[in-house]
Amino acid sequence: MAEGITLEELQLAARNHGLPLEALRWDLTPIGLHYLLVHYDIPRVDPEAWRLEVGGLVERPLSLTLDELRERPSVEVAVTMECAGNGRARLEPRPISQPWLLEAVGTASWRGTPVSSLLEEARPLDGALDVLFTGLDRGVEGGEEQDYERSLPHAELMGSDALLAYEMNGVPLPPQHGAPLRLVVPGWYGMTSVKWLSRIAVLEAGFDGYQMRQSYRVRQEEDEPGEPVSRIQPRSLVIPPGIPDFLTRPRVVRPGTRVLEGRAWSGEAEIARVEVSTDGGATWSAAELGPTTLGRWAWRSWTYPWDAEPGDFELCSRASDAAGNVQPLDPPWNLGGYANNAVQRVPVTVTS
Ligand SMILES: Nc1nc2c(c(=O)[nH]1)N[C@H]1C(S)=C(S)[C@@H](COP(=O)(O)O)O[C@H]1N2
Ligand SMILES: [Mo]
Repeated sequence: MAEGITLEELQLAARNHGLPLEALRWDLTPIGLHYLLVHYDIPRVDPEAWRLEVGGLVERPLSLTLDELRERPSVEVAVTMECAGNGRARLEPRPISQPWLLEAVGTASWRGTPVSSLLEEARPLDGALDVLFTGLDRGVEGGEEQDYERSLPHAELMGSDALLAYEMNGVPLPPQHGAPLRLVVPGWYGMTSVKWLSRIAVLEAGFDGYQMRQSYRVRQEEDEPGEPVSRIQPRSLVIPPGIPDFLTRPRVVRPGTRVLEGRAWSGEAEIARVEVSTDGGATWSAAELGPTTLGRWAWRSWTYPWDAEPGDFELCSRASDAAGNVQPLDPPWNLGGYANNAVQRVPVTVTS
């Protein structure tokens, strides 16, 4: 599987770390264990000099300090964020980019001010169609020099729980997660949640910059437009039970009743069902879903008591959401390696 991993992929993998799967045990991921994805460099931002500009097709352009944003109405929401490239390294042929296996996910409690109320304050003019979010980080991608920037339809934002976050798990945003301010769009793959936010611009036409037009499209061929990547597809992960082998990572478990635990989430609709297989997906049994206390936008815990008898097993879990989306057994291939939500497989040896 890892055959042919290049030094360039390793260089990305060493900068952009994933969630160690045992950290699925925490409802809210401790900050240093949350996955990290940075396209270019982490900018060092002086929070005193920093301003958020809100402009474009608005009646009242705004320029706000961090304190002014903090004085606005605030909300705190637990959000499970996942990179659209999660699962990419399991595709064949492997799309060359950050080589995630399964671990590009985390859940944090984000505090900030709702995007919709800030936009209302700026009074978008008739014809407002798209809203562009620009970060302070700059790089070259696909031969184009660019600021990291992405847009969302104005109508989508006004009806959403999207927020401009200045706190993560109760502390000011750390540099790597977008200090001093980032966008958080619950339910959408991570690329939408622009970090190191500096500017919001209301546009009368759809923005078609690199990260909208070229990147983050589901397509089979370079010359087809494809479909934009948007909401998080359902996924479930099992916390690997027992103890790992250091190098190869398969699990060693003692016989007896072992309660398997995991998390499941979907940006499309609520989680409706999680099933577990101990024979590589041949047969499935229902897991029990945990409480919904973290709210609609965060992962849900599940448990499954497993009567572990000596032998070799392959554990899998599979999530279904209320919209009828189910995780596939085999990964759907696309050029960029996006939204691969195929079921996880955990090899386990139960000792005698
Ligand atoms: N400005 C900026 N915002 C960004 C990115 C970036 O490189 N620059 N990466 C995006 C991607 S691809 C993901 S998956 C998430 C990752 O957020 P995290 O590092 O806080 O987990 O941030 C998004 N926002
Ligand atoms: Mo991402």
